[in-house]
Amino acid sequence: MKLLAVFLLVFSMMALTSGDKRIVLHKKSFSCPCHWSQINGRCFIFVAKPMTWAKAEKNCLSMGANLASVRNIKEYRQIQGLILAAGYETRETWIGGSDAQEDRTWLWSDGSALRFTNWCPKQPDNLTRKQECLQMNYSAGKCWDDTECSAKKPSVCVKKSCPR
Ligand SMILES: [Ca+2]
Ligand SMILES: [Ca+2]
Repeated sequence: MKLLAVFLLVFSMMALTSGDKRIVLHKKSFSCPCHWSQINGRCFIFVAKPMTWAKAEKNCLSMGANLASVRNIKEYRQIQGLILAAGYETRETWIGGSDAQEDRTWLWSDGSALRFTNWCPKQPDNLTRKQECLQMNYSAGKCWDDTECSAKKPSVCVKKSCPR
């Protein structure tokens, strides 16, 4: 009887393992919720309503998201494309960068490492010594600037795409 029990245990473990493999195979296709756009394997949405940086982050959180982090220039151009497609041209827009915890130490609110940057010339300048939030589409270059977090601007949220 003992042997049978061991055999059954091993057999059920094998069944579990093969079940897991099937799940892994299906993970190759991803999807975003309605009205979210898939860019580089993540889901983005443009929020037109002007809000402070913190209110914009809170709004993203309410949708299971964070203010957008940006990984490379191609992703940045695609995020600019989202704003353009929404009819907001190259409007200044909040994304998830902030140095509120420590001046000149920039972090993304989604917890990912801030490696790629696209600062405008002479930015971030921490003008008036209280510029702690990252706006995109700044100046003629439509690049990044640090500005006062209390300013009300549209925003872009990001969240992970889900297995279909
Ligand atoms: Ca600063
Ligand atoms: Ca600035």
